[in-house]
Amino acid sequence: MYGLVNRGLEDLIRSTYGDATWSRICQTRGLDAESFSTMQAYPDGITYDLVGAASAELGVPAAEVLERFGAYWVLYTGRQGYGELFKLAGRSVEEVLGNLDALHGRVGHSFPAFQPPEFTCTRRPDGTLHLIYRSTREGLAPMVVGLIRGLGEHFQTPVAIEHTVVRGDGHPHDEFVLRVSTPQSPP
Ligand code: 1MF
Repeated sequence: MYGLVNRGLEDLIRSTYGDATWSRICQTRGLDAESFSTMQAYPDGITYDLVGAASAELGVPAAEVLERFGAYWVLYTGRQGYGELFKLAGRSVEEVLGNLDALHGRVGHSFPAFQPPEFTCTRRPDGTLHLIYRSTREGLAPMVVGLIRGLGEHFQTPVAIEHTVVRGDGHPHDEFVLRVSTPQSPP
């Protein structure tokens, strides 16, 4: 994945737990704490390694590290110059989820190493959203949960997330059902 991802993780850990924690996390895996450049592609193994090391260092499950990172990613990329992309992608959780493939298209256009996931979001008759997440990478569904939570926070609309289909065991991808609470408009 592009270095922006590793840098985002770094930013989350440094700002929450301090520089020393990040240095220890990198040290345990023999990684140089200063080395990630945002526009360079790195092997996915480095990112998985960092998440594993953070999990061990902080004593929280890797899935929770990924979920927190997902929520942080929305904030982080907004600050890193991708805020305009989010604005173009929509003004609600539903709109942005529906436009993520287009957003990724704008980012990754001419970068062969960019392997964005695919999202299909449809509204069901009962008002819930059905989200299909297809990725070339395994094990990142908890990050998607965080990403959805992060979008909810961004738009100040809490989202209840149900992971209805888990990838593996004959399922090629993950599915979620989302309940987005629409903010009450004043009378
Ligand atoms: O292949 C990649 O390097 C890659 C990196 C990050 C692909 C996708 C993403 C973003 N995605 C990460 C988790 C899923 C990974 C997977 O399943 O394979 C999060 C997608 C997402 C979901 C909900 C809400 C917002 C989301 O992301 C918005 C976004 C997506 C990508 C970027 C920024 C915001 C981005 C921008 C520049 C990047 C990398 C990612 O780095 C580049 C790329 C090309 C040239 C220069 C720098």
